[in-house]
Amino acid sequence: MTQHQHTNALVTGLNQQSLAQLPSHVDTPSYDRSAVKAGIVHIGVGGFHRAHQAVYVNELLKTPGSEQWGICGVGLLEGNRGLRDILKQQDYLYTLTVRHPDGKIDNKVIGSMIDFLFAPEDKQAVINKLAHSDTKIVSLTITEGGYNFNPATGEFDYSNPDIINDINNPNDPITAFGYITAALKLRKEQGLGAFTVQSCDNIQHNGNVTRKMLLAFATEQDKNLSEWIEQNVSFPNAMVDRITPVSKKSDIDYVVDAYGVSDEWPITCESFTQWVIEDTFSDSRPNWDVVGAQFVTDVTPYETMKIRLLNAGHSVLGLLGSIHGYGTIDETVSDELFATYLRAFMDKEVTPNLEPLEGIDLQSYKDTLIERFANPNIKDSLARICSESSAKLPKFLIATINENLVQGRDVSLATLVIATWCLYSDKGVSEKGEKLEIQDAMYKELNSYAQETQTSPIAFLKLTSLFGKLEHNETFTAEYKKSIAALYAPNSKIKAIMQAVLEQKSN
Ligand code: CS2
Repeated sequence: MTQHQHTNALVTGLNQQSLAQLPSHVDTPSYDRSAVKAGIVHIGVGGFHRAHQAVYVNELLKTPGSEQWGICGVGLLEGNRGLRDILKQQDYLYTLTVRHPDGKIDNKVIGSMIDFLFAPEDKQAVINKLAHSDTKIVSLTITEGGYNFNPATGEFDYSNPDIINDINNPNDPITAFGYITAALKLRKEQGLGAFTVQSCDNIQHNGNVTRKMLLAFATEQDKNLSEWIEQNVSFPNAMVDRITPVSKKSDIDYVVDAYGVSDEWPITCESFTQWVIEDTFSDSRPNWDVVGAQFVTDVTPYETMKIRLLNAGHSVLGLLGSIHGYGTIDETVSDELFATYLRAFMDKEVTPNLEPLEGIDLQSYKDTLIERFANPNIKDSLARICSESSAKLPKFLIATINENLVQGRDVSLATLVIATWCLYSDKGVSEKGEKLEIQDAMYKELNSYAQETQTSPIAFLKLTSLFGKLEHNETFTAEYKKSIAALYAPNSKIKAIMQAVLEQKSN
């Protein structure tokens, strides 16, 4: 997300005082914010957190007796300085514009965040906050890449320089693992109980993964502490869902018009929201079920369904649509061929691997997904969807391919997406010749492996940290080479290739 500037210096800024002057159609925090304490410390205050967990907490705070569940945000990255400045100036308030598919708009101000700590400026303050007795939950949205595992093996990556720093310098951390471990050490020494570590990222078994990574990290630092963590800290798995595009200048302008105040970093999101959480907390927890979240004993089938259909579906549209030259998800899915391709991918390549889920009709879940993607009021950029694909695709898409291969099922629709990812990483332009905005921590490697494709068609698959053993699977490589040949043919057109794959699939 980029930082925005005040659009209109004459308009009052959003803050606690200006809340009173907002028009009556704006839903403002009706609770006494000065009485709210931070029971939750959240690391990674991106748009998604502000459209999801912080909104559930905002609704909860409207119910009496929940004032211990406010949020203190934490920014670990130097790039979070601007966010801190904006939130501070706005008394940690921000606007949330909820855009329904039919054009209806809900205007809200969210008040659940009551403080924000910018870690690079005062590391000890963050450690102390995490270790504070009020803190019952440390929640995370640090992106798929933030968990520091090798995507192909799922094992902790000890070679990351920030992790090496944190293992050797327990009092001078950089990563979330470093901070959490330092705080848990303090809590253990002071006889305070452990907090819950709650991941809100799109990772299958996000709690189990967080636990495995934190223990791998902590063991390197302090074996006793690691054992204490293992026995005391719980890591509930959860499925999280709400489409939240990157904020744009037009969102800032909209707020001035609709709210009559200015918000330098407003959030816009879709109306759909879902949060399914395993009820295994180390200490007390908010009654999020009162405000729409669902507590279950096993979140696995919900996660698989969401990650394999929604997130993978996004990537299918994102990569194919980028090569075609589309800019947003709604634009891409309103092209009938893309919608058909997406639906065929969901029905034929994903659904056969999904377990039936009580209370969920998969057909209507998929219909709703397509409606959500088509929401014309959410201009979700393909650049956002394709960003960090190296951290997303192994779990979103490659897992499906691997399972289908084991079952002897056809993988042609997903394979074209992988081959398209190669072309995307190699050339970085749409077929209309427009330069694509690519953001990926592994971009250099992706680009250099992809560039070998002309001489060796499966060169991209040699990136084994992403593709594992796929380069040795002949069924897969035969399909992959077909896709590569079609994509790299002179004047190739992605739509014609998609059409051909679809036709072959239905025969
Ligand atoms: C998207 C998600 O880029 C992506 O990975 O698929 O950010 C998606 O919008 C959210 O998971 C929706 O809940």
